[in-house]
Amino acid sequence: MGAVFALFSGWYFWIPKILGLSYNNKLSKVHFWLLFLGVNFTFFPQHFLGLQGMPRRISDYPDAFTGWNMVSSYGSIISVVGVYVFLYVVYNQLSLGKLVSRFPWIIIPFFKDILQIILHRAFIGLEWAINSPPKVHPFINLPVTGGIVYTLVYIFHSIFIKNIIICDSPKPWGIFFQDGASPLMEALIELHNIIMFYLIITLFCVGWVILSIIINGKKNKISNKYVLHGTLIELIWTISPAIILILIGFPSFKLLYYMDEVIDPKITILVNGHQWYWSYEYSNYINNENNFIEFDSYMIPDKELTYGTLRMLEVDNRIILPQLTHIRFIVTAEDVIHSFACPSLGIKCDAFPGRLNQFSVFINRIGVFYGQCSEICGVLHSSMPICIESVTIEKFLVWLNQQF
Ligand SMILES: [Cu+2]
Repeated sequence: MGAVFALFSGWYFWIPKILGLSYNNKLSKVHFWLLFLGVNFTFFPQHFLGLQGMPRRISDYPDAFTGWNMVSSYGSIISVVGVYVFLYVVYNQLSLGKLVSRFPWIIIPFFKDILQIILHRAFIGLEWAINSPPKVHPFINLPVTGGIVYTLVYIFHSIFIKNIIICDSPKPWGIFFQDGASPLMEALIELHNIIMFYLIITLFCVGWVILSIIINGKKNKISNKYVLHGTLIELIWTISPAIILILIGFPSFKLLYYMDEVIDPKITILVNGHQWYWSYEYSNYINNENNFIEFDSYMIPDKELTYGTLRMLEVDNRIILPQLTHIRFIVTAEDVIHSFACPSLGIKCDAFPGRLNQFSVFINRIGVFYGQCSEICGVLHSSMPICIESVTIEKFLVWLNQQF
């Protein structure tokens, strides 16, 4: 979206200079604010939905996602209205725009346009009035004179920390991750928070520079169109991003290696993605008929839902796992690419036909954890949820006994 706004601002800046025609100022402001509100109302909810674990490109989604999706839809409608206003601004400019400047290009004198310019006494745009290149300027340093406000931002994320576990699924109007239930997910949330810290500092510094240029207009002490370079500021804006990247890189690499290898798992589960259900195989156990314990897991359709179950998330056969145990998942697919994902356990692993991927999970506590296929795999991509139930080891052994 940044590029889109840059294109629009480029249009508003250059087109009057190139065509010499003014545009409707008020309408262009309406366009800016409509688009600004529209894209933010569209993409911020999408961000929240992502944190809550909603996969991309699904046609139908669990009910918890409805609220933010609705806001997002209204946001995109506002954006569309904004684009129509822009098209009208352009039409208005081309058909009714007043002459504001001399054409920068060489104009053949017998063109009647030049006559019009003389008749309208149009002034010459400043951009074309200055020497090119400009005269050598007398500044030694970048003309920044004090007044720098250092803003310290403290984020009270206590509103996000709620130790009441309702269900490990997305919550209506949720704006943060689901409760982490594995050390891995807790570390991932920690990494997210570390990166957000630097992100917010950067946002405030850059935002302050931009806002002070916009608000103070020509009087601002930051920008000067005749300044070509300033060694100090260039050193600062080259080195400080490098330092920030290193500071982000260290915890990121630590986590990457932490996730890397599966050491001494106690249970191995083979996950097989199909169009459109999952099948699971407990490869450590063989039943009386010399077969592995295996079963298919289908989504429960809307008509068969009982009160309190989650639409688009509940399955007929859950994966039952013991808590506080090292578990290895081996993931593959039968037909097309699927992706085995469970947000509260920090799992997302692509399932490829003819390939085995693996990852490990250590579940901290008992609970029911919901996820969805996260790689578009056909029409019923949204109808192959994942449901992992973590139980005590005793209960797990009882369940295991029933499978023989
Ligand atoms: Cu799938």
